[in-house]
This record gives sequence, structure tokens and C-alpha cells, in this order.
Amino acid sequence: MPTPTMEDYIEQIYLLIETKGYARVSAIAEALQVKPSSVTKMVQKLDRDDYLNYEKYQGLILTAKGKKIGKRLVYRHELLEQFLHIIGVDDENIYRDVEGIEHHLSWNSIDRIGDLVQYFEEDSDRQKALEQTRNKLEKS
Ligand SMILES: [Mn+2]
Repeated sequence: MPTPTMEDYIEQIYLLIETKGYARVSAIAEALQVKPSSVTKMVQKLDRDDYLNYEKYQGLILTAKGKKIGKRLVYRHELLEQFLHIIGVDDENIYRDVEGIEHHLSWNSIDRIGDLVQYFEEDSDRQKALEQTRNKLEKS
């Protein structure tokens, strides 16, 4: 099982490869707001644990195991953003809040939150009803 820090790295590497086609140490460092030397160290650890293959000066590629986990981590992040948005959390809080909670929920909870998001997406009246409850509570 990857630690929360390892999860952040795998998630960002997966995202970078998905959007740019590659993931450089400098880009990972920028995305995670850490020093390039920390990235190099972590990337070497992820290589040892078989999440990716890293060749200095040649870049890195995710292994099948790294890709599978990366995909789930990106899905989890996006799902939690959707969830917070649906329940009415202000946009400016969403990213930071997701970063704070994403590593601390079981996949069981993630899947059930997935059901709830689905429930609200299926019928926009459900979102409106929730909004009405929120407005009522805010006024009282
Ligand atoms: Mn994240």
C-alpha cells in the first residue's frame, strides 16, 4: 500500500502523463510544491516499489501497477471534487479540502460517495431539493 505522500506523487505523475504525455522531475516538483531533489528521491523509491521505471535523463514511465493505481487516485480526487461541489461547498475551498481528505477515506467510503454523486447526477431535482434544505438551514 502506498503512503499518502506516495499517492500524491503517483496521482500527479499519472495526471502529467495523461495531459502532457510525459512527467519531468521539474514538473512534478512544481505540481507538488516540493524541491526537485525530493522528487528524485521519491521517484527512486517508487521505482524500487515497482510503480514506475525511472532512468536519469530519460524520464519515467508508470508500470502497469502504477498506471492502475494512478487512474484510481485521479478518479478519487475528481469524485471528491464533484461530491463537495454537489453538497454546496464554495469553489475556492474544494481543491484544498480534497487534498486534505482524499488519503484518509477507505475505498468503501469512496464507492458509497460515488453512489451518492450518481444519485444526484441522475436527477437535477435532487440537487435542487438539497439546495432548498441548505437555504432553509442558512436562514434559520
Ligand atoms: Mn489529489
